[in-house]
Amino acid sequence: ADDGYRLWLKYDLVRDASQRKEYQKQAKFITIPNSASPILQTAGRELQQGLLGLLGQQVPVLSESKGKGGIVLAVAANPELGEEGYRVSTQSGNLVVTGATDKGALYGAFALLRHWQTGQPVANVNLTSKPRIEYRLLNHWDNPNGTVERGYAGSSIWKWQELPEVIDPRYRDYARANASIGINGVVFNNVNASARFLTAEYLQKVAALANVMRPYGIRVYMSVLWAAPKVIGGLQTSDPLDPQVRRWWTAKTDEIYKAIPDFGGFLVKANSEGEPGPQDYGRNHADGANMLAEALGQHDGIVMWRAFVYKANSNGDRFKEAYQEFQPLDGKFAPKVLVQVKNGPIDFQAREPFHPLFGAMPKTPLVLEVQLTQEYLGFATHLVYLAPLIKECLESDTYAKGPGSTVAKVVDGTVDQHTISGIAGVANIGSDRNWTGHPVGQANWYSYGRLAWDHTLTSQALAEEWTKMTLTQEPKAVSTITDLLTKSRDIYVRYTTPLGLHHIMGQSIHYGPEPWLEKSARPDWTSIYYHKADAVGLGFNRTATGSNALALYAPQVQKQWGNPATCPPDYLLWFHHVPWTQTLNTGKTLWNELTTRYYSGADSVQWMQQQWAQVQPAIDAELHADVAARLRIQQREALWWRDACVLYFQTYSKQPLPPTLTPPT
Ligand code: GCW
Repeated sequence: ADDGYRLWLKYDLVRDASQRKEYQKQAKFITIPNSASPILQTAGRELQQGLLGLLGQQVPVLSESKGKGGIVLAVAANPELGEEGYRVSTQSGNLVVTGATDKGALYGAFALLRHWQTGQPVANVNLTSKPRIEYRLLNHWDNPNGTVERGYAGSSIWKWQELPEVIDPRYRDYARANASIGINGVVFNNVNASARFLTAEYLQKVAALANVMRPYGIRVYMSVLWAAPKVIGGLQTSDPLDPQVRRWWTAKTDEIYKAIPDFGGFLVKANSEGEPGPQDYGRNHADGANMLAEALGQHDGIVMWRAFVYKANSNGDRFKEAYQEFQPLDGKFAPKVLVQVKNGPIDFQAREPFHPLFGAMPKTPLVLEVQLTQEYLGFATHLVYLAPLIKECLESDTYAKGPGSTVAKVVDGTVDQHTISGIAGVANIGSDRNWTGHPVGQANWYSYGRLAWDHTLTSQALAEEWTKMTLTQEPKAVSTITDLLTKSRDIYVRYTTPLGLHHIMGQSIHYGPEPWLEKSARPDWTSIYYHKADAVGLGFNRTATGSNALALYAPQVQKQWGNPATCPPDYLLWFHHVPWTQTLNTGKTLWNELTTRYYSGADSVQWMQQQWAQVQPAIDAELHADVAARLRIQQREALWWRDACVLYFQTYSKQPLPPTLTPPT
């Protein structure tokens, strides 16, 4: 039985014997030069291990090619490939995997394995690729006590109390999985950071993990608590302009680099949700970020400063807060600073318009932060494939420099010619045997890494790739599962928050419906009260007659979204308070469209169950049963969402369900 531990690196024997033979003919040996760096050695080992599975034979690793029919790993300067790109091609009878650096060769080795794993032909192979984004990170929200904030796959995989002595073999498996999809940086600890990670004791632990990551081309970064100089440094203040504070951070940074010479840098959540920050001293985010950049000095490290901020007592529209605090600071950040922005303006909802900061800070490289752990998307219980969500954001047009200035091009630096670029995924990884709790959560980790490397890949192609590597190669099953995955996020949106509804989930837990939470205990929410249902209609008026958050976008975006007739229905209630009886551009009244979406969304979960049932013969029995069981919960909870929301909103709309829908029994 498949317990899911091997993720997409399963390397099951190639079933088709003639195909296997073809591969074998081209895999008589693997060559890596004598002087191979640790990363290049990793590439050789990974190839050998993968081929052992795929071909059922041990391929020898040599230091020189023995004629034809082998795989040659090589490093050769090639400006076209950049730092991390690769080329895989046939040259004089050998398959040559070339990187401009050893990292490139490692990624090339994984690309070749993927090629064969998904059953592609040997002949005329020509794979050339380089990443579009430089810093491709996973952010863990893991705490020193082993809990994971918003984690639904068990506890943290980092065993801080055992480190640095005990090196759990799982750390290496984690590194392999990340390297195989191109992730080159990780932050082990929560952005709600404990100062403890900066102590000498913990630096040794982090350094031990960094040693495991290094041969896989992965650098380690750290979330830092702004108040660390006070909390662990014995200082009276953490004011970024205080000379003592500055000296403390410089010394601490030097100490980190002594323990971890290739340390990647800092991630900071400051003055957000109660975390300390430079504003505690009347300074701004740039003062704080630049101080850390200065502490990094000559070291090769960066600062990723998060823009996820809102005030507990603000009575404005939270949608606008990050923009209001950060946009005026554009041009004020030091060169090593990137500002990390969530995909949407509120908080990882099932569907959000793109964050208005994208395109609005041309002088600052912006890191796109997406969430792989399904905080608002059904935890590890609901099957929701996230690549479509990530792509929707990446492909949104900011119009910052005219049409085609997509979020993807802002983030990869092409719109404003930035030399550094970054993307971060909040990890969905935990100590569960299968890493992600829901087996399909693996597809979210996988597709995130692949999109971070190349955001032009389609969610459909990635779903197919992952399915073939992880679940089955049976063609009918592959297409059924690919279709199921690709539609799953839209289905989730329909039965939870259709038409641009947002933030109506259970308070604190963020699970299940709670649209009646209008008289919240939280002062920052009562003023916001996101769905704004009343006798007239539904939705948050963010046009000029409302909060005017729409004004934060480029005129072309404002024009489209500002008019309910041209606003895509999927974003409608994000920006408009729409009368219940108004006919939408879908042809239905708001009430009928809303209820139809809730009902068809819930019905679609049954469709998902049927699709999954069909692929049973092609899937490992244990894994199949696991997903089927989770789908049963999802089906029950889709009805819960549907009925809770429809019945609640009905108390305002005072309208019956359209006759085509069956009322809840
Ligand atoms: O989505 C919210 C979560 C918090 C999280 C915060 C953030 C790490 O509910 O748990 O804290 O976002 O992104 O900082």
